[in-house]
Parts: sequence; structure tokens; C-alpha cells
Amino acid sequence: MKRKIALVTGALGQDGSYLCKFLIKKKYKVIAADRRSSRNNFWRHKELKIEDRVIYREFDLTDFGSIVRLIEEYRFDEIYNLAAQSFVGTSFNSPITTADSTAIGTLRILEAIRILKLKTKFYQASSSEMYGKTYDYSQNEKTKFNPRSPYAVSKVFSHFITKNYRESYGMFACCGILFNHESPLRGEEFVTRKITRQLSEIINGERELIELGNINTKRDWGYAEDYVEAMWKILQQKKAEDFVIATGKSFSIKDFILECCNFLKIKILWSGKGIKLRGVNKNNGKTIIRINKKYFRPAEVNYLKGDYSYAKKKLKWKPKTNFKQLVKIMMKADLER
Ligand code: GDR
Repeated sequence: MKRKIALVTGALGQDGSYLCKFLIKKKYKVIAADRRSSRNNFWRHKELKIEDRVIYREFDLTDFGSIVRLIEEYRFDEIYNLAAQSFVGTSFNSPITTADSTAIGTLRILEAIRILKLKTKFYQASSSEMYGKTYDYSQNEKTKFNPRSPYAVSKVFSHFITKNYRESYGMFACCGILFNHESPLRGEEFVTRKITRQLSEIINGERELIELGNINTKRDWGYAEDYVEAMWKILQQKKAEDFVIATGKSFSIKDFILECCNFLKIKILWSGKGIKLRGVNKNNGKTIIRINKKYFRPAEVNYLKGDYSYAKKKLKWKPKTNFKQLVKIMMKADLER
């Protein structure tokens, strides 16, 4: 059988890296496309030892011509669009560049596939952030979107334009609505990795404390390596459809800190409220968690909990790693680093 060719955009990010590794195992020829071509962005591929096993290509979601040329050159069997300006916080400061890549970037790829009349299967990385201010106890494929950031609004556009190309042109185009997924390869600007990294620094005496924003928000956190398998499964179905990928459990940032501290055998005492909230290390009386207003967002998503029952039924997918195991994996990796 002919070896399949896949394009992974955002290939140097957390999900892109795990997905490249996964596709290599499945014997795909993998084109790893990313905007960040400087050498120090290759650390994830180095850690996963896949540096010599993919073909790297410079890629920019805002440059239509280069997208068309790349897709024409390889005539991919599958395209996984993981590239985006993916930090919600930044999207408030750079809403236009966020929309250009995270929203219109998706359309550029879809247009390229359409113009070239290819049979390429297309995966779009949709996000639980699209639910935003949700009133439902858990969110599934039918839950209404109510996005709360330029990032989330852009993802909603990408979600619906993918669906629209599927319905209008019969393209095999699908969205995976992935809830938060973390790992040792997570960028340090995201809250889980910020916590595990900075707690390790405190343990090593390189840092006094961690400053955070709203730690009462709740997220459904899974392990990124489990989630890339779901992306692939979504494109192997007979029918193109969208799926929620989640764990079905919701924890606050505070819960995440507590679980990390449990792992580190630190007893943490909370005092104060709101902006005055502090977390003190009971073992030595030192403040290790403080709240800083600068990490608050102009509009926040307070609560998310995914219902992945459709993926379980159709894809036979379920998460393999629970919250406690995820914290352990991340804390251990940062301590070893
Ligand atoms: P999120 O992830 O916005 O859910 O989007 P993030 O880890 O940035 O924030 C989670 C929650 O933690 C609160 N928070 C802080 N967040 C950051 N980054 N830094 C802090 O200091 C801090 N303090 C509190 C946030 O306000 C928020 O409520 C992630 C991204 O990966 C998206 O690209 C992806 O689509 C979704 O997950 C699913």
C-alpha cells in the first residue's frame, strides 16, 4: 500500500509534536510545517527524538500563495491544522493578527484544497474555549457556543467554515473540539506548565513565589498525547463529523496547584480573598502563591467540562490519563529538567 502523506501545521507546538510522533509510528510521511523556524523551537522534537524523521517546512497561515504551493507540491492525504495564535490572553492584545491566523488561516487552507480539487482529508483544531460563558453542566457537540475572547471567536469561525466546506463541497473536513490538554511539552505561558515549572524552581531555590490570575476558573484537563490519537481517529471515520474530546472531569486552577503540592509533599495554607489571596507553604511559612491582576483576562471562561460520549461511541476513544496522573507526569518532568 502507498505510504500516506500528512501535513501537520503548528508542528513544533505541543500537539504538533505529539501528532508527528504518532503519525511516524503509523508509517506516514510527515511534513512538519511551522512558522517558527529558529533552532531553539525544535526542543520538543528533540525530546521526542523525531527531529530526523519528519520533513520541515516553513509555513505561515497568513500567506495564501505559499499554502497553495505547499499543498500542490505534496497533494496530502491528510492535513491537520493545529497552527494558530493559541494563547487566549495574547488574543486580547493582538485581536487582528489572531483573527488573521486563527480564523482566516483555516479558510486559506480549505480554499487551497478546493481550488486544487484534491481529496485531502482536513482536520481542524477546534477548542472548548468556543463554549465560553456556558450555562450547561457539561458541553457536547450540540452545546451552543458563546465565545469570550478574540481567540475563541476566531476558533468559532474556523469551526463553522470547516463545517461549511464539508456541506457545500463534500469535503472530508472535520473538527475535533478539544478541551484543555497538557503535558511536559506545554508552553510555559499556559497555566498548568507555568505552575509545574515554577514550583520546580521554588523547590530548587531559584524562585520565591508564583504569581497567577484567576485561580478559581475550572477546566477539563486531559493529557495531550492521548488527544492526538483522537485527531487521527476522527479522520479515519467513514463519515466526516465533529467530535468533543475531553475527560468529563473539571478541576479549578487551585485544585491543580493542590495536586502538585501533594505530589511535592508541600502542605499549602490559603489565606485572604480575591486579589489578596495567598498560598503559604506550611512547611516553612513562606508565601508561594500570590495573585497579580495583570494575569486576569478582560472576559473569562469560568467553567468547562466536556462530554465525550459521542467520541467514545463512534471513535472508540477514551482518555487514558487522569488528572492525578497528568500532574505527576508534568511535575516529574519539570523536576528532572
Ligand atoms: P486556556 O488555557 O485559556 O483555557 O486555553 P490557559 O492555561 O492559558 O488558562 C487556563 C485558565 O487559567 C487561568 N489563569 C491563568 N492562565 C495563564 N495562562 N496564566 C496565569 O498566570 C493564570 N492564572 C490564572 C486563565 O485565566 C484561564 O481561566 C487553552 C489554550 O491551549 C487554547 O489554545 C485551547 O484552545 C484551550 O486551552 C482548550
